[in-house]
Amino acid sequence: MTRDIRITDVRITPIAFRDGPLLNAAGIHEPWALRAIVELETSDGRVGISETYGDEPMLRVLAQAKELVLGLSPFDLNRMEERVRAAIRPGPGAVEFELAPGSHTAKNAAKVTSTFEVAMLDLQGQLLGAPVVDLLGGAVRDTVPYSAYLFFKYAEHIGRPYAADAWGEGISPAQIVAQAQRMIDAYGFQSIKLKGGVFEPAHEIACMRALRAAFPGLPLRLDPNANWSLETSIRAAPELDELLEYYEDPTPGLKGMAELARHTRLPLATNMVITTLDDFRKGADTGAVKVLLSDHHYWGGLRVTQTLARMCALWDLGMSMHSNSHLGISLMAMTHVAASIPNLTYACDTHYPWQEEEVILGGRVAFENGAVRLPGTPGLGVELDRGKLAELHAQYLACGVRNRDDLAQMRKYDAGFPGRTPRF
Ligand code: GKR
Ligand code: MG
Repeated sequence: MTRDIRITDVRITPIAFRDGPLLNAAGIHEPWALRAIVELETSDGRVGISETYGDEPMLRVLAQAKELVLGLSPFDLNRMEERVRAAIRPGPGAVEFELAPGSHTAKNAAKVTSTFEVAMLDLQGQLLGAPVVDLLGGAVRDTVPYSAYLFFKYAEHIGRPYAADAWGEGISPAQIVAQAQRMIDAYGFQSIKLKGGVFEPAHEIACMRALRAAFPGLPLRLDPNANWSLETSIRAAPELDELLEYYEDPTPGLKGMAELARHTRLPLATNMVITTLDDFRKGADTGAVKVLLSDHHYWGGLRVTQTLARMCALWDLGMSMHSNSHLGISLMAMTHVAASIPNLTYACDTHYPWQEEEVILGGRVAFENGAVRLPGTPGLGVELDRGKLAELHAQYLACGVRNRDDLAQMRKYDAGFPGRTPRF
């Protein structure tokens, strides 16, 4: 009987993979990005998989949470969540990285719930012969569109830990247009996001203008990650009015975003000022945000993301999806949940083009016209490549990075780099 099948083992493997010298409001990406691969094994020998954050505080809570899922049926999602909420607390050893809401240890219980939920849904799908999207109520679209996620970047990492990537430098408007062209040629993306908050706003606006001229039909987004003051964001708004689909987190805080909203016609989007259900309760009526970027990794899973979508519909907010550096297991979880949400109408963010390595069998996930097609196979539709897992784990052991620190990395290039925000 399917109901008798139990989770008998939990394996957590931290991995590191190459990541580009990508610039952002905090500094620059380190040469290695961290993730954790979680496997839940059942009494009948199946393995459900999940991908999540790989920083030290997260590895600690995952290790602590292991026993909470042992003995449960893969169908016991509510009991799992109840146990996690009772046992997993914020901290210690917080690595609060403002740009990446997934690093907040206040979200520990949501992050662990999400990690287990994805692997348990993968198991449920295998047991029932159904793709995860079917367990979420079925697909409203067969393919999920993603956006071309552009970054200002250097040609290579300081100290050259490995050969430079093929993207080259991305600083001038012409280089940013070339980066977009390359990404669109390779993946077929039909909307574009530029990670801003790096250079003077005038330069970033010039890049947006160059993108508009080069890709007249494609929706554009700019995300300064709260590195522009309220005054700067208000001043820039009329220049961006005709250019952007949405203006993502230009300025810090709910109050700042609400004030900015009174000065612009542009819809404001966020993955910084509303990142929990409690924030939603406090923030949804302030008019600060018109588009919410979901992320199942820190909101608490695929089913909570569906709840969030209902709330967005009720509050008349648009919905998009946020991303950090990730591999194919996360991409497939994002794809299954996005395919199940009617009002997730904006192309989702993904860092995937910046990653060259993979941990799934068959290598990198394919894109068609900028979208990922839902697999018809059971569960998430992807399996672990154990050879690659071992390789990426060995990279983790050797690389020395244990927590993401874009500011410390930037200070290796420029010792006087200011840490304060907003910088402009
Ligand atoms: O990886 O540099 C990055 C991004 O800036 C990331 O940290 C953000 O969380 O992509 C994210 C965003 O949309 O704010
Ligand atoms: Mg953002």
